[in-house]
Amino acid sequence: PRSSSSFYERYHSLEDIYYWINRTAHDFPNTVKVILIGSSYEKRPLYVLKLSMNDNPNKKAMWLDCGIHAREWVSPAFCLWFVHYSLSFHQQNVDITNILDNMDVYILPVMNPDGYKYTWTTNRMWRKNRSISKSSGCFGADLNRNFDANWCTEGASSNPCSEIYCGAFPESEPESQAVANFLRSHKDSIQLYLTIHSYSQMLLFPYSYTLEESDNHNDLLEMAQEAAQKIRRYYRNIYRYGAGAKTIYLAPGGSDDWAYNLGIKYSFTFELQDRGRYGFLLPPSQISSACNEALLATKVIALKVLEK
Ligand code: ING
Ligand code: ZN
Repeated sequence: PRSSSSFYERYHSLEDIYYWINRTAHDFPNTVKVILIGSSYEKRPLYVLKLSMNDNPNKKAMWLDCGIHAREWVSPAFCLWFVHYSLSFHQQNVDITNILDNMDVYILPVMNPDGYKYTWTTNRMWRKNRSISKSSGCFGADLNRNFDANWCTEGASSNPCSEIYCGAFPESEPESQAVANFLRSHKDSIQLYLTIHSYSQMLLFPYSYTLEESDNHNDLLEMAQEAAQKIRRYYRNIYRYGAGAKTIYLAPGGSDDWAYNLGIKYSFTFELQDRGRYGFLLPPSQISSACNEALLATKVIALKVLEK
């Protein structure tokens, strides 16, 4: 398919993304591996790409997931953008070179494939996964309320018909369980956890489940502030930043809080463009600026982690 915009400046169907994952691994056999970490409720595979530019022993690692919420289409677009940028500009751009030479990167482009598929076929505004609750007849749990971090307290709902349904128990959903299992088994190497949402332009960090400050709050605040400042200077766009609960709302069971409590002390949720004009329906013409801003923030934060 040819158009004036590149592949990475368009949104892609789930089938296209699966094809892209396969082709990317095939085209970069020395640096990209595909890892199957589990499958979704409807039995779709959950593939993680591992970028590893060398086999230095004891290398650090970072995790990046996208598409936890189905309707936030710019999020999977960012994971693809990040992989493409990494493979294109390693040895060209000093920052990404420094990051990739010293860190492996695990990327899950679509954490919620069933929901993503559903937004392409049936309901563009779907948020949750697609598991059925037999008692209510309603579909879907909010995967970002399903992690074991003050699970299902204020800011989540135990009603299966709610948009913020926490699920039947922590990690009840195969998608959140697959991610949690992978992170548990790699927690000694992974030092940075990043999860991508939209919209509202915010750089958030723990905690979202409580108003209390995390142990390294000032560290996280400084990193988010520097990232937001760079975005403002380079792209003239405003991102708010801060601990989740204080910056937006109380939200228990989120993946970043869970990863933080697992021991991944640098844990962030990015909310990409825009601030509400288009909301979840961000036009394809804005993918590049949204992704470049998120890429800059990712670089700033990853470089800071390498200094620690
Ligand atoms: N926002 C997030 C949500 O799940 C969030 C905010 C961040 C909650 C971190 C919990 C932890 O509500 C969107 N847009 O989904
Ligand atoms: Zn979201």
